[in-house]
Amino acid sequence: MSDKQNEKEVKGGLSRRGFLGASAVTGAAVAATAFGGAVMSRETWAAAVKEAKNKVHVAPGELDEYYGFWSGGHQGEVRVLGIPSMRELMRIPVFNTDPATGWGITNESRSIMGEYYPNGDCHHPHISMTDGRYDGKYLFINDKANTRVARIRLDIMKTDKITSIPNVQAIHGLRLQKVPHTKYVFCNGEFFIPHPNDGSSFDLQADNSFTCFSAVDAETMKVAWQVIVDGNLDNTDADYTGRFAASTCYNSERALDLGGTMRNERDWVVVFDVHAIDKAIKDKKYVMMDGVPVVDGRKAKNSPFTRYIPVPKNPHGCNTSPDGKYFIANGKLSPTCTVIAIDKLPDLFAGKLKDERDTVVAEPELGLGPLHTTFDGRGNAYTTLFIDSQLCKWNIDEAIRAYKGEKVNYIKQKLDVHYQPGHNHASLTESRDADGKWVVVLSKFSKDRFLPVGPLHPENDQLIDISGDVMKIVHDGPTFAEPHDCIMCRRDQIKTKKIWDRKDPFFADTVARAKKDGVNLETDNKIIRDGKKVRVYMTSMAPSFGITDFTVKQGDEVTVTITNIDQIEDVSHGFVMVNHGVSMEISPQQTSSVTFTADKPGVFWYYCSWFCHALHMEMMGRMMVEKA
Ligand code: CUK
Ligand code: CUA
Ligand code: CA
Repeated sequence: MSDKQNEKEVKGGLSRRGFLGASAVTGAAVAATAFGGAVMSRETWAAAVKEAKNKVHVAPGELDEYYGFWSGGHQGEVRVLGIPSMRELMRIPVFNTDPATGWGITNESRSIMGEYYPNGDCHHPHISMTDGRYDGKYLFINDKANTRVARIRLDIMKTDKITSIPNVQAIHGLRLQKVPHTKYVFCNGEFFIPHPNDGSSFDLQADNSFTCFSAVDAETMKVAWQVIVDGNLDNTDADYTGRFAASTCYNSERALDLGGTMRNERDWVVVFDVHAIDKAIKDKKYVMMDGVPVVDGRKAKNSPFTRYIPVPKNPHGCNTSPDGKYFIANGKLSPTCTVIAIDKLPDLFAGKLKDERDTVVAEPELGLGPLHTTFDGRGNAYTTLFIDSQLCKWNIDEAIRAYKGEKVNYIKQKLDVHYQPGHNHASLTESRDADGKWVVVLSKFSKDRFLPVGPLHPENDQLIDISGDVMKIVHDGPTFAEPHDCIMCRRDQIKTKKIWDRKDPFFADTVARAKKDGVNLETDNKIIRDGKKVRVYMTSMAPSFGITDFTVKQGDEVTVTITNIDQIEDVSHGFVMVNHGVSMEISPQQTSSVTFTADKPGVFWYYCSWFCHALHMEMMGRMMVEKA
């Protein structure tokens, strides 16, 4: 955005291209009031924008301050960005197939993926924590499309576990236990289904139709327990005591149609008492469903595990403030956010409060379509307004005072964003270390911000400097399908390996198989025939493969296992078998393997697909397939 445009926006001008003019007027009016009429001078504003731009500029060769992990939406992957440059550093395939690395093609990846689906739908990436601080060990992400949860090891930036969640459909909200450490990954099952869902009943209003809140053990990646809930589950977050998690529900109506989901003026935030659930599991007070211990947390059952706090209307985001004091539910169809005091929850569960609403300490009116809230660690919250296409900065303490009846304007600024923002995310915001430097706003529509690329437009991720009193947009970043959410941490919080460790569990199964075949992967180039199965073991070192030709029979099942014995950082090799749909990465000290059928007689070349050496083109070999 030009400085001029930025300047106009903070003054509340109608500078945005495209539609939403009317709501911009409303937003602008509020913004002007929020500044108390004290609009910055043109010079002050220009200087502030210049300063922000200098800060965002990461010169060639310089490193970013933060890692950002972006959900790749229905592309099914995770992307790694540098912040503030917004440069894309890497893509981590998760639920998708990736020809560059062989994810979904190699034996190592297929054994992690389990039951194979060609797609996934990632929304919520979250970094594991110890005592409320990112520990840089794992990143977890949901797959709404096929009801799965994945774990990425951040030392190698590869997916190492994928778990299918039983008894529910479509994992949407996902957050981690923050304290004492990430023992559980909390997962919201969005859609209610009959139990059993075997075609014997399609009655979704019956008592045996429900969805569940799931806790996945972060180390084993097994489902530790599930809680049956009323309504449905949208987003979730956990507290800083380790006892509570909270989820929004937009369908308290149990409706099956759009109109029905909007009938109630209030839906709810359902609060889970993790300690009470853990105790019931320990005391064996549960039923087993599809191998998982399940407790009943439905409202009508007067459950000790849950409380249902009414909040307006079809709430979406659920966010814990980094001081650990509040759960904030974002109203979506209500122009409000609901602030729930976490220190009142023990009394709520103990039956000491008259009403669930007694936990609500503020309900600020922010604008149209509040979806998600993020925090600067200085007491301010930043809420995306989907319909208004704005980011609203507001002060939590002041909103609480206003709720008590004091006349105080808690709205600090409304900034136009482009356009229709979903999630936003401030640096380190989900941890005690929230540092209030950057906010990323993930806008769903880019409209006219970029060169046109046909009917399908990119999304637009905007970087906003929040270090001062005034928010400033400093960068537009077009992205592809569709980052719902992202997370940022300091670069010192992530420690990556530069080359593979030969003992890495990622390829331990393959190492064990080689051992059974009497093959030393680091030195041997060997072909083992086992009936119609042929196992080809070879090393790779720039610029050659250890085996440059081998012969098999038509119909043989061929497994090629390659160990890259290069020790030099960044010298990755690839292996592509022409006309066989075979492609994989073998990075320094890594072992990768792929199995395919040699179903066509003839000569087939294989080659290295990662440019590794001046003689990279010459790094090749041939498979001869004899007619059956
Ligand atoms: S999200 Cu999943 S529908 Cu607002 Cu967390 Cu986009
Ligand atoms: Cu090895 Cu290119
Ligand atoms: Ca509703």
